[in-house]
Formats: sequence, C-alpha cells, structure tokens
Amino acid sequence: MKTPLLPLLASPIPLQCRICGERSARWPGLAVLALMAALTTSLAAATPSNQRTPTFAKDIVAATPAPALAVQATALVRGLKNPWSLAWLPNGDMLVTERGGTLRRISADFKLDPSPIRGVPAVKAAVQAGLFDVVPHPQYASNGWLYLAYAEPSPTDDSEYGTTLIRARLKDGRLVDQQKLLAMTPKSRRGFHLGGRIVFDGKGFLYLTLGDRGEMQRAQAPRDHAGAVIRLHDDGRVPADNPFIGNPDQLPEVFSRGNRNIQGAAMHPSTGELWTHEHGPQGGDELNIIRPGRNYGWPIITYGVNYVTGTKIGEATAREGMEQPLHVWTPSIGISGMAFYTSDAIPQWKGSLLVGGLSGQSLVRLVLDGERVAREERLLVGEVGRVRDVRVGPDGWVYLLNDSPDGALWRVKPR
Ligand SMILES: [Ca+2]
Repeated sequence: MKTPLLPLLASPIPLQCRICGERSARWPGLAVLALMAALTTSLAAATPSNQRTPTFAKDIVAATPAPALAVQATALVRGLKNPWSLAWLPNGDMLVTERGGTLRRISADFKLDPSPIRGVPAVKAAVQAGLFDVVPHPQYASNGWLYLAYAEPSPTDDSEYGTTLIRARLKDGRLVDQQKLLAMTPKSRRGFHLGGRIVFDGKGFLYLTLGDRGEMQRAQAPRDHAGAVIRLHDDGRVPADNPFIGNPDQLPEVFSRGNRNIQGAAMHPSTGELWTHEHGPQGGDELNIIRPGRNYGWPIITYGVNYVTGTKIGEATAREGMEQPLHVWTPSIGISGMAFYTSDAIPQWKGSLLVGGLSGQSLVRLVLDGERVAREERLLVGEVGRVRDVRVGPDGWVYLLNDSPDGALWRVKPR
C-alpha cells in the first residue's frame, strides 16, 4: 500500500529521550528535509574540485552594498620598515619581521624595542625578497622554538637566492640554537614570488609556502621546489606519509604543486585543512584548499592574463586533474596575509576568513558557507595602505601590518 507523503511529513512522532526521559515530538518532514540537505551537501562535497566553479569577487562585491559592521583601524606602533609578519609570544609581546632583514620586538603595551633582535641570518633583500614569516612553535612556551622564513643568498654568489626555513631560540635579544630545516632549490637571481608563509597544523607538522620565482614553468618542473607547498615535521624531517614519497619526479618534502606565489595561509579551525591564497598575474588571485599531492594548475590553468599586454597565459581556466580555486579576484587585489576569525570579540565576524590586499589597500572579509564564499566585504579601503599581514590577537581584535618604508601595526575594532 502506498503511504500518502504529505500527511506523513505533517504528522508529529512522539519521542522520549532515553537518558532524561523528556518527551518531545518530531516532525518527520523536518527530518526528510534535513536528510535532503545533508545529501545535497555531501554531493557538493563529492564534486571533484577540478569541476568546481569558483566564485568571483567582482560578482559578489558588486552585489554587496555595505559591510555588515563598520570598523576602524588605529595605528599602535609606527616606524616599521616594510613589516611583513606579526606573531605573539606567550607573555603578550609581539615579534615583527621587516622585509629588509630585521626582527623587531614590541611589548604587550605596544612599545617598539629600538634595538632589533640580533643573530638574524644574512637575508637577501631585493625586489620582493627578504625576511618573511616569523611563527612560534605551538608549544613555544615549553620548547622556545621560533620559525623564520627568508630569502637566503648563495654563500658563493649573493645574486642567487632562495627561500629558506630555519628555527632558532630567542635568548637575551638574540637568536641562538639556529637550525636550517629547508633551503629551496635551485636558487635564482629573480626577485619575485618567494612565498614565505609558515603554518603549523597542530598535529606536529608544519607547512612552508613557496612561489615560482617569476619563472613560471618551474611551478610544474620535476624535482623543483618552486611553486610548491612544503610539509615537514617540526624538526625538518620529511614525514613518511607525504604524498610524493617514492615519486622520482617530485621532491619528498613537496605537498602540492602549481602554486604561483602563496603569501597567505592558515589552518581552517574546524576542518584542520590548510587554506591558502596566491597571487595571480594580472587578475586571477585565488583562494584554495591545499590537499596532499594536488596540482593547483599554474601556469597551465589560470584566470589571470599577462601584465600590460593582457594576453592569455597557459591553455585555459580549467583542466582535468588540476584544482579549481574556491574564489577568484579579478582584478587582483595583491593578496597577502590570512586569518580565520574565531573569537567572540566581534560576534558578527565569527567564522569569517580575513585576508589583506596590497594593491587593493584593504582588509577583505569573506563570509564562508563551508567551502563556498558567500559574501565578500572590502573594509578600510585606502585607510591603512598596502595590507601585508592579517592576524587575530590573543585579545580577539584584528591586527594588520602595512607594507611601507614607514609602515605600522594597526588594530581593527568595530567603530
Ligand atoms: Ca590555480
């Protein structure tokens, strides 16, 4: 006998909690709807990411008339020379890298120590090259390890350089116990696209982002670090479960390929996956989730075009076996810095992804619906200059660094 569907969906079913005995009623219609929603979600999740259609910033920004929350930025520390990365120590003090090769300390009450930290290795500062991320180990309080990424010159010819990852301890205003964990090879004379972000995943692994060095074919070249994300143990050993172990065409420390220049990366607070963005050429800045062994396509696929001439790069915007971004910025905003906002300090922002714009001179807030970018807001446009780094402080406020010879540390709060 066929059961009529509508009466079934509309009739409550009495339920009793087996633990507390409380009686309630549930409408099966709601359960059916929830099941349908879950099926839709899981089908969407099962869609290969190379068949995903990214959202485009130009479409959703154009449709977004005003931010949900007005904010203001206050400069707390001025006089930072091209600051690149901001990190907190357990006592509330901050460390800031300056691209030229200096590491600065700022007290918890925002006083800049006039003496830079000594013992920073020799850094090649040229074009985009220099000192990049500084990140304390997740157990810094007990082990004291600080991780730094920088452009390291070749010992025999300092016109050749590449991104290097070290760790060291901070003692009496000096870096000591230095250990080199990875040096990008081969080095190059090109001053472009060196990546330089470091992220820990909370499971004992760290990720270092690199770039193509402005030599785009290297992002797909065999046994080349350029255009890759690197995955290591915290002491630099190569994890036995890295995706390319045993692949003669790939270096074992490589985790993903085809990334043009990643200068923003963060762990998703609930999925534990690595989210990154990368600079496109003219147009085509991308937001991606970095998964083991995947190819992110550069320069074979891209939504960007060649500078000035506007001519096509690569073969298309999509290809079987290569990842599609979640979100694309065209025109580019010169994307840099990334933080998931999980604090209660700004409830309206909880769950958002925050990124910075260098050429876009703004803080960008992305409202996420799972892996879909549902909304984009451009905040503080033109108010703080070229945003290089975006972090959430231990107090829950958002902090920015702006890239300028007279840069600053800014705190962002609701207006
Ligand atoms: Ca891509």
